[in-house]
Amino acid sequence: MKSKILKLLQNSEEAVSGQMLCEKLGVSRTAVWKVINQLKDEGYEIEAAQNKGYTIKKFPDVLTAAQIESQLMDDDFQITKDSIVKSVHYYDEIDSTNNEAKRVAENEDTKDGTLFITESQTTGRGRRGRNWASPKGSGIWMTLLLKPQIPPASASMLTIVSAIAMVEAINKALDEASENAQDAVLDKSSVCGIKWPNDIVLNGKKICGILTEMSAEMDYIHFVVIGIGLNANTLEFDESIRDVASSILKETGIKINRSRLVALFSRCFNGVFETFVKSGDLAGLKERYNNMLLNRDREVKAIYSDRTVEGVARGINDVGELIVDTDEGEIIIRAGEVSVRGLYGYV
Ligand code: BTX
Repeated sequence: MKSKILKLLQNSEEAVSGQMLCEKLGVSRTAVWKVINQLKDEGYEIEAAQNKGYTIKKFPDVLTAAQIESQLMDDDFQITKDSIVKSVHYYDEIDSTNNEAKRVAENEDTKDGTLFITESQTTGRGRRGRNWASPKGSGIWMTLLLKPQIPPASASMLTIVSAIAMVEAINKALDEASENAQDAVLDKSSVCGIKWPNDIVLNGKKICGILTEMSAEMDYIHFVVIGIGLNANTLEFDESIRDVASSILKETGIKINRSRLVALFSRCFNGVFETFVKSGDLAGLKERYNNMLLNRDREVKAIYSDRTVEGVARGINDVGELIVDTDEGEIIIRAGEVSVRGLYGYV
């Protein structure tokens, strides 16, 4: 009921009467009053004017299930069809949302499109056992659980699908924020793009990472978990990552409304995912991805365990491998095998 009340209050420019809330939701005045008090406790500034009703004066920057779901609902309080996220599990703190998504999916009948999201992770994970810093209150640490009808071999492409959707969502959020801002705060030279395969980079610094894992048999996927860590409003980074890591706020001066960005991501992902599922590969998406690829047409070095190859990155092929032109001709680089760097820096 909390998400429905939020939906009604945030969509209305005028005060919403308690009577109207009771009628629309078929609940008692006491039930409405209880939820309003819970929302106040969570940091919503709600004005209650006699004979008029409730108005939200200020929204806190929270990632609760009600706050996110209320932004994905239609007027009948159903999550809209154009949203990949169908329900949200929120935690104040958790070890890792990928771990939690896997635990829940293994023990319960979990729906396709469940989102696990938290304010902080105690042991956030990057790829190949690396650490992912996930401090409280400033980032988006979330995992989308999907049960896609695709062959297990295609699941790794979902990381690229997610990266495209996230860049589109970030750009939309920045556009909305600069439209709403009194002063034009957004420096349009800020470039958000992708460093192959799936680091999201803003002004040359990593702001987002994606970790996709799956539970599958040879020919059947039980579920896929797509973990996304986005430094939205983080200002302080540990010395060990300070040179490579940054946040949207740090790079643009824009404080991101995190739940809004999650809702935008959910819609962007849905569109990109549909295109992916139609062809079963990235044929319909590679142009979009390559336009976001920051190392496109730039000199890169591919670092294998036993050698380094230099060349010019041209973009991805239909399955997400990177095409690099070298003196010895075109080579194809698969994610996971190598690390790709710019000749003169991280990108
Ligand atoms: P990755 O292996 O590409 O990146 C990990 C590397 O990035 C680290 O070794 C470190 O150098 C650097 N790093 C660590 N924390 C940060 C940070 N906050 N911002 C920028 N750079 C950082 C990328 O792995 C995949 C990350 C997925 C994180 C999500 S969060 C929700 C979900 N739960 C979970 O445990 N992981 C995923």
